[in-house]
Amino acid sequence: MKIPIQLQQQNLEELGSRMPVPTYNRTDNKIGVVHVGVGGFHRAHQAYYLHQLRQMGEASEWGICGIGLRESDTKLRDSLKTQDHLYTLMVKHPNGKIEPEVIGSIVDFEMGTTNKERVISHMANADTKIVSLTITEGGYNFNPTTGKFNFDNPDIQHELHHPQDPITIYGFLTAALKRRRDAGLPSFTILSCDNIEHNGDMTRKMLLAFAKVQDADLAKWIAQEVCFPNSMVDRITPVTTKADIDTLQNYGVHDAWPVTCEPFIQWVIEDKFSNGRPAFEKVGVQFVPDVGPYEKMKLRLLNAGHSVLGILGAIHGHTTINACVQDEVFANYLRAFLDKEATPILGDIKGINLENYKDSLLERFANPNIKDSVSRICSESSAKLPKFLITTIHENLAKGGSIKFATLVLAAWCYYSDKEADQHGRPLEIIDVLQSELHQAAAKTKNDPLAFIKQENLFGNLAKNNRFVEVYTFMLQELYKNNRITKMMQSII
Ligand code: CS2
Repeated sequence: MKIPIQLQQQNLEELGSRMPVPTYNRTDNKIGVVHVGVGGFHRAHQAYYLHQLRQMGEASEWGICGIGLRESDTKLRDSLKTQDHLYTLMVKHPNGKIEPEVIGSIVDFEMGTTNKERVISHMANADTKIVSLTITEGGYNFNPTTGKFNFDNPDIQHELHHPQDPITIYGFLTAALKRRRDAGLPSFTILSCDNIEHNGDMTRKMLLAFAKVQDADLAKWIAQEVCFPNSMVDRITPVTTKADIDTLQNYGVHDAWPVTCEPFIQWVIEDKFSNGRPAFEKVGVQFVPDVGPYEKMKLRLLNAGHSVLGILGAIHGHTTINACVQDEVFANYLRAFLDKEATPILGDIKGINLENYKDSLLERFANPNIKDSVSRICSESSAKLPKFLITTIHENLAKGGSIKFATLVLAAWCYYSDKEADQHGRPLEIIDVLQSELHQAAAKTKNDPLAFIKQENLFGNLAKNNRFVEVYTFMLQELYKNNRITKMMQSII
């Protein structure tokens, strides 16, 4: 066994005999991208695309500075700092093969909690041409039912009245954009990489709502100058485990926080940038005039499919997504949901064969080497389900389509939130910013079967729709009668 080498710039040459490492100069490049929300996904996706470009000898002016806006990002900042911002990406193939590669495209990291001025000045720097975001579906501060900006958030109130002391993404963006405008610099592009339909349009709408109240002149400048391309992003990126860190030691590198992912990767972007962009097309990124159909396809099939497996799987006692799809009942249920409820609302998508896309989803979910946890999928369901699944129920209700496959997921979500346990009584944690609201609403189910669904911020007017209410209450009763979830799934298929 090789003695593991500490991942650091000065050790790259030695490491190069063990795995691919960056061959480009990382010390004198410019920061062209400031990225907010550096989780596993960003490191497996955008940072990887830029790394590939750099390996081709391109894009030296497109170094990435990562930004953390939450206290909890400090741990990653510290880990990356001791490794000169290098990290290992471990691509895990279904046949068990692991391909580790050291990624070097991130060159700096700042915390918005403690170093606000450094964050603003990075964004406002003339070299910065793109500010990209993976701040999660819940990070955009809007009401999923009304689509309106949430001005009740105390952090938002604070930064509206103290523009020099930003806290959320909106405060940082306006502070930096104001500085650019005042200095006569062109705006940067704001590139959302989160799983939200029309993610760019939505970011624009939210930022303008905020800016109009904070500084109306600035809002006008933003409306004219800033481009917000919509984009569809895709790569399954599980949570890094201790076992991954240990496995990597066997490959001869010590990395405090590597990232694992599947081989599949996709990025479809609208080609509207305020101030230039890297030649991403050279590494397989697709540029299209309208990303809408691709986004909708991905969110309503892949992400919704994940949630269907995750929530039903959790209640049953499965702990990974691959265990779910290896279970025939779950695989059949998922396919039936995709075919009968999600596909009918998608329409034709130019250049895409939806049957092949769905086949490939099932294959990707079945990758036994990925071990994507059901708990990751269920986490923050209150931000995910309205966009991935509940909207599909609304659309099917409007056109008389099937709703039963998705409705069982909502009944199971209520059960999960109420019992905080699976059907065998084993504890299930609710990892969600709305944890206590979800639990409290679900706990009223015994007296009012619709209590959970009456949360209008999540479900809109579903509790007032007779057809939905009938299907939902029947399923809920069956579930609470201790009917096994798999038995119910079989009877629905
Ligand atoms: C998942 C996504 O968070 C979730 O529930 O569906 O993280 C999914 O793995 C990615 O969007 C894949 O591109």
